[in-house]
Amino acid sequence: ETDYVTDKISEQGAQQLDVVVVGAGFAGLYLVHKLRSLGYDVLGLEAAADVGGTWYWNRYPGARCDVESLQYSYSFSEELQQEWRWSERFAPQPEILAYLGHVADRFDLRRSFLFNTRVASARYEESANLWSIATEAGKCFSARFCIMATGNLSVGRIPEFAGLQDFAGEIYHTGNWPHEGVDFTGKRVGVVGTGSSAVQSIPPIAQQAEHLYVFQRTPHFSVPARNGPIEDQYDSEWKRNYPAQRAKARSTRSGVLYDYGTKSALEVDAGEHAVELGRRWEKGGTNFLYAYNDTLRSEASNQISADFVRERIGEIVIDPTVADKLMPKDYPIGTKRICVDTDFYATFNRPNVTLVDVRPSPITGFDQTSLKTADASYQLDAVVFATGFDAMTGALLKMDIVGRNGHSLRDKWAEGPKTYLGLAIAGFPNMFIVTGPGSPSVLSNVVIAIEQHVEWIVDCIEKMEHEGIATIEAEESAQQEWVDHVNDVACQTLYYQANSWFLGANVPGKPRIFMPYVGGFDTYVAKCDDVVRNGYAGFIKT
Ligand code: N01
Repeated sequence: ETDYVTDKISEQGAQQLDVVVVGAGFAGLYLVHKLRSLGYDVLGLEAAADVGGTWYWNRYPGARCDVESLQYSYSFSEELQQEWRWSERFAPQPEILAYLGHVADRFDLRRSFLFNTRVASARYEESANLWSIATEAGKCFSARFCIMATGNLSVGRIPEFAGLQDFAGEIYHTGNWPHEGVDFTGKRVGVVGTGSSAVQSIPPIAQQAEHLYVFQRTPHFSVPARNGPIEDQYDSEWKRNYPAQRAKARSTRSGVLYDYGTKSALEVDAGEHAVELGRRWEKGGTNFLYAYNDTLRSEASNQISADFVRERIGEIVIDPTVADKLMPKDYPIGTKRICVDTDFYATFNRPNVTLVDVRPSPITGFDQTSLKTADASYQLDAVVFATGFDAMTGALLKMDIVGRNGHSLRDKWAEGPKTYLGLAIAGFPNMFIVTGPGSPSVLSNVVIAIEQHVEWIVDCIEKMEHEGIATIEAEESAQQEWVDHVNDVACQTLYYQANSWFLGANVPGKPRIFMPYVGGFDTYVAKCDDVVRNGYAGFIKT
C-alpha cells in the first residue's frame, strides 16, 4: 500500500474522502487522474493486483482489440497520444496493458489506488449524505461521491455443468487467464463457445494443441481482421491530425471513424454489393458492418451482408458439412456482437481440429476425464470456457449497493436495469456509473464513451461544488422516460432477434432487456449536453 492510500485508511473516521472510484481500467484511471488534478481527495479501489481492467484479466492467447489501436486509446492528453507508438493496427492485449501501465506511470496514478481490494458493498448513509464503501477484506471508506467504473464485461461466467468439479483436467476461463500463460503442447483441448474470445483464441490454441475440439452452440459471424504492423507513415499521418480525427470520431454514431455507407443495400444491385462488401472484407475489421445504413434495421438489407459472409465461410472451409455448421442462419448479422478474427475459419481445415455442434446434442456435463454431450464423450486434458460474461449489470449487482431508504440495487433492478442516461440511478444520490446500461457503451468505441462519461461526471461534481449543491439524483420520471426511449430505439432494430448478451440472454433467468443505447453515440452526447444546458434536467438537486 502506498503512503497516499495508507493515509486514507488511517484517516478513517477522522476525515472522509471526496470520491471513491471502483475499478482501475480505462474508466477508473481517467477518473482518478481528472479528479485528483482538480484537487479532489479521491481513492480508487481495484480487485486486481494492478491497473488494466479488462486488459488485466483477459490474457488468453490471441487476445487483442478489434477497434483500431490509434482510436482505442485516450484522447484527453495530446502529449500522451503523440508519444505512444502502437505497433499493430489491432493491438494485442499485452500492448494495451503496457499502455495502461504507461498511463498510470505518466500521471502517477497507482498511488491513489488500493489494489487486491474487491468492493463488497456500497451504502448511502442518508443522514450524513455519504457513501460508505466496504471491501471484502473488511476495510471501510466513506466518501461524498461513489463512482462505479466496474466495466461491462468484467464478471466471467462458466455455465453450471454437472460434474465439472470431478473433471481432473485443467479448467480455464478466457476472462481470467493465468498470468504465466498456458502451454497446450501435446494436449487434447476443448474450447466451449464461439464468441469473440473463442474466435481469437481458437487459432493459436489449435497451433499448439495435439487436438482441439470446439464446442459450438451458436455460430457467430466473423470478419477477418487483416491485422498488421502500423507503418510510420500511417502513424504520423494520424498523429499530425489527431485532435481533428478524434473530434470527427466523436461526431459519429459509434465513436469510431468507420467508412459509414449512406445508402440502403436495397438501393443498389447485386454487382455493387459484391464490390462494396468485397472491398470491406479485404480491408478487414468491423467496418464491414457499416457498408449500408440499414443493415441493423432491415431484414432484407441485413441478409445481403449475412449471405456475403456465409459465402466466404463456404469458400474458406474445405469440408462442406463443417462449413455449413459454421454458418449462422437463425439471426441477423450484427445482432450478436460481430467477431473479428485471424484465420478462425481456416483453422477448421486443420486435421487436429474438430467442430462439435452442441445445438442438437447439448453438453450434459463432465466426468473425471471427459466432456459429455447428449450423444458422445470427448476425453480432454484441458477445457477452455470462452462462455462470456454476466454483461453490463454483473459487476454492479455482485456488490451490495444500497441507496436511499435502504433500497438495494438488486431489488430495484430485479426486472432489468433502469438508469438515467446510463450514468445515474434514481434513489442512489451522488452515485455515478461509467458506461452503464442505457448508454452507448459496448455499441461504441468504449474508450471514447468512457472519456465522455468521465468528463460529464467530473464536470457535474465541479458544478455542484461551485453552486453549493449537496446531492444530485436522477428523477424517477426522467429515468423511466429514458428507459422507455432506450427500449423504443432498440425495438426499431433487429437486435431482439438474437439471443445475445446485449439482452442478457446468455445468463439463465436474467431479464430479457436490451441494455445498451442503440440510438448512436453522437445523439447520446447531444442529449447529455442538453441535460447540462438545461440545469441538469431530469435530476433532483438539493
Ligand atoms: O463471450 P460471448 P465472449 N453451452 O458471450 C457459448 C467482447 N470481446 O467472451 O451464442 C455451450 O460472446 C455461447 O453460445 P451462444 C465483445 O464485446 C471483445 O466471446 O449463447 N455454449 C457463445 O458462443 C464480446 O461480444 C473482444 O449459443 C455456451 C460463447 O459461449 C464480449 O466481449 C474479444 C454455453 C460466449 O460468447 C463477450 O465475448 C473478446 C453452454 N452452456 C471479447 N454457454 C475484442 O475486442 C455459453 N456458451 C476482439
